[in-house]
Amino acid sequence: LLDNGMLFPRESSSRELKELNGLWSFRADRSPNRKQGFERAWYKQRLAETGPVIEMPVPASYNDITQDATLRNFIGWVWYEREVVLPARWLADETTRVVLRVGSAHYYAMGWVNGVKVLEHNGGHLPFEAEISRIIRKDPTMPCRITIAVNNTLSLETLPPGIIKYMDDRTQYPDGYFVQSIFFDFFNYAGIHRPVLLYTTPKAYVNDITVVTDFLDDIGFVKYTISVKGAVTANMKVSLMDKSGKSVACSNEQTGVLKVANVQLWWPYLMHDNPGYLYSLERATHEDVYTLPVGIRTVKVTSTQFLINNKPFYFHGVNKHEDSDIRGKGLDWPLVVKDFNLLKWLGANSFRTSHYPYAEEILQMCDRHGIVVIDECPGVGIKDIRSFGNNSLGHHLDVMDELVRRDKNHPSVVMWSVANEPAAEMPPAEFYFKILIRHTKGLDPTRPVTYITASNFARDKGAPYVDVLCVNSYFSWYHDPGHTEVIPIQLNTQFENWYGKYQKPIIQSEYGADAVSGLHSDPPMMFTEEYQKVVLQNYHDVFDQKRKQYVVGELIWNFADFMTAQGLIRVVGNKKGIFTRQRQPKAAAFLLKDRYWRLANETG
Ligand code: BDP
Repeated sequence: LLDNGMLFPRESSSRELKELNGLWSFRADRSPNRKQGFERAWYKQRLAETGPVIEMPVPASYNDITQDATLRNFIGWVWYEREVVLPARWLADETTRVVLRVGSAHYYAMGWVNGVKVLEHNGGHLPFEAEISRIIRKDPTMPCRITIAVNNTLSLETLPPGIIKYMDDRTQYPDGYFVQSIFFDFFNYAGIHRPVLLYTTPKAYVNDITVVTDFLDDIGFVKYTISVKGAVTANMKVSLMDKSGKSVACSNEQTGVLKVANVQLWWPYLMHDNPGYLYSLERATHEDVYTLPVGIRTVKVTSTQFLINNKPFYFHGVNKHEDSDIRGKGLDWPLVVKDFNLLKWLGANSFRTSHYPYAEEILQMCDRHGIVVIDECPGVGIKDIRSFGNNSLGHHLDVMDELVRRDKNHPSVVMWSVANEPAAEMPPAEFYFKILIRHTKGLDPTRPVTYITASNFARDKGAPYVDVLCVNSYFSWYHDPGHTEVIPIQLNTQFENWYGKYQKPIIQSEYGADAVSGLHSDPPMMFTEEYQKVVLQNYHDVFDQKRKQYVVGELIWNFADFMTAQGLIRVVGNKKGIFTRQRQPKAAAFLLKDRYWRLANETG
């Protein structure tokens, strides 16, 4: 288990923060074995001294930044570097800890400060950090040089998995030719995707906080555990403040339960006049102050319902991607805020972080706006039997450790998804999902756990272990293309089969159809806006019957068009968005908008 916390870096009276976003020096290692950077120790000097560099923005995927197709499709190590001038007081004050943090880098990353290795992390989409105080104080006259190498290669033991294929036929392929094949439907964007920053804490600091909330009548309970490192301090003070900053409960203990009179619960968007209510938990000693937003709410699942604060909650929302023009998967505030405005315009109350953890900044928005989240790990494309092996499972458990550690305190996160459409019918899937789900429940007993299935209900080996059945289907698209008239019968059968076998609530976790914006035909034909609408309407009719029974949600595939690998069934990406990649609505967006607002009124 992880012994360090991964609290979101925040400024406070005891903590400073320096963002390192902007332009970094960059070079892809194009040597035949892609290892020249290590062999020649590029991290030991300035990157520009070991070869040509270009400017690369951080955060962003590097793939779409240049005009160079070989960089877009590059597989292997790329190198980033930047020098930073540190405040003199950080260097002088021995009681200040300086931490280097990377919000995420895809996929495998290593980091050096002034040539000394400080970071190594396996996996994209999650943060990693290291204390660098001693290194930067060695020679305070030197600028602090940060080098980060990132490798996007995917193997059967990475999440998501992939395979490197070597093409040995020299009559067909150049010398040393290889390609990365993947089993998931989005472009394998790479680089430093989220902010890089330095932050300080005092020597004795708040390492982690865990809160679990509950309520009875109008009293709220915030059960908290605080881990402190560096020193044991007697004079701990924990206080909970309401929105106006008034203290509503406090304690001097490291762990305990705070009682809140006249509690204001955290409610989802459209379920309450005042959604997303957040208290703040402040932990302070004379050394360190850290403030954590806290939403008080409960989550429960019965055989037919998903309950938030003991009220039935119906997910009417979307699946998303972190994806946009030019920046790829890089965190981009204008895009994030635009997407929230679109979600609210739609009347969506929820989304799934398909198919990997999104930036924590996005979850914070969800907390504040009351958007409910199914938090998915990068377990997408587990299709090859070798991906069910012990090393893969071990890594998957580690990823869940890191995901739960990062996201456990977000009230918006109501369920963990450990995978998307794995080959759940294969024999090893039974053991794999039993262990994985049990492990996740052990990490967080307060939230239901699921994975998203597209398997046959009778042969799915992991379904017995999930709390909520999340089912994807593409009737009249991948099955019976062009025949929307089969949707009602096939969808009814789908629901009755799954519920009949398991008596668990069901979310339609994906459904949809590609529509190329601006393509029209009536009668509707595949790939037109009209066809996408008809598919949705047919699904909705069945949802309306079943949601009175045990269907607890519907999430459209997808919120917006997104980039994929090139292939025969993708025309410059996946076009199942109800918005284009540039976030303009297709006809289906208006249909969903009417529906979601109606559902909000009906389901409360
Ligand atoms: C589903 C996958 C999703 C794809 C979608 C599609 O879960 O990642 O993008 O199909 O093909 O099976 O559009």
